[in-house]
Amino acid sequence: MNTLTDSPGDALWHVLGAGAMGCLWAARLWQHPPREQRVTLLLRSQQALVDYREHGGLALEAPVGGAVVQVPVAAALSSAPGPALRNLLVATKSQDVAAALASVQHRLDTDTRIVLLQNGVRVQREITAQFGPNRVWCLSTSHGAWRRAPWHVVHAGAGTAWLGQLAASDAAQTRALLDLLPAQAMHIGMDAHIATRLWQKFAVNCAVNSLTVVHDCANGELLQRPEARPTLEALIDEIDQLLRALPEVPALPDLHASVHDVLTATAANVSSTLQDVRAGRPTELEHLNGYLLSLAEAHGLAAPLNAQLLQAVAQRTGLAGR
Ligand code: KPL
Repeated sequence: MNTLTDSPGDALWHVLGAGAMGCLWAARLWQHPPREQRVTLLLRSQQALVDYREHGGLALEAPVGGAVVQVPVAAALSSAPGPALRNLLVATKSQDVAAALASVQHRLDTDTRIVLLQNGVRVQREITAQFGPNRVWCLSTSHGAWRRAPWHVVHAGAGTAWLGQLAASDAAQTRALLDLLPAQAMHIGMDAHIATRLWQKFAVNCAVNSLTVVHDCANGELLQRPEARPTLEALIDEIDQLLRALPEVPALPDLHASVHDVLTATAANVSSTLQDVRAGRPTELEHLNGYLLSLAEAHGLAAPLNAQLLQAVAQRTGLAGR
């Protein structure tokens, strides 16, 4: 039997999004016992499917020069017909979530559990509102991944992940879902206050990601470079004040300390946004500083530094600003 072929109805998990994160999670889900035929990677095009099968599945490289293992996750076209999906992990970039979910619309029913893996909080709020608070979970993760070659993913930084619901708090349901996830391998815990965690990460990403593009530097250099540091601190102040003024945002831990901790812990990392810019891919900034700016405008609040940064990134990448 071709183990890379989806056997409809069998898969416990389907993964949408075949970037580094999607491949990493698909591989880790496949490794979670009991294995095989329980995870299917949903691909957008026939060409990608052929290419994937020719490669013979995923190659997963463990952190810190670790071994490479072959992981024969099944794959199928997202548009193909099939029974209702049981558990769907959405691992696309934020800006692609709506289209990705639309591509599997015909396989979603009221029992399908949707797990979102994106940065930010906008998609999580929108999809929770669209599908209902009991059907959507958020995974907030600090795991790092990048692709060494097509279908070869490196699990770059072993981090943690937190699972919770944005607008519901059914601990038993979340526990049941956690049992189906590779909790040990991916250090996943349950978080009854996932909203706070998502907003905090959103705030950190707003302070870090666009600035690394403007200065074209690794995360830690934002603390070291004299031309970057004052903007970083002023930006943190602006984000902090905005988030305190927005009624939908819960109380967050000290933002200066959070940003400094992340920059120190990930000093050598190239932010996901700078990686996107260097690879000529669209960035998630509309879901980070862009979303913050929209929320500020909706509440009549000024956000001049965030606006300037978006402009500066747009100039750098040659894309239209807002
Ligand atoms: O989440 C990140 C990202 O790059 O998107 C940070 C925290 C900035 C680490 O690189």
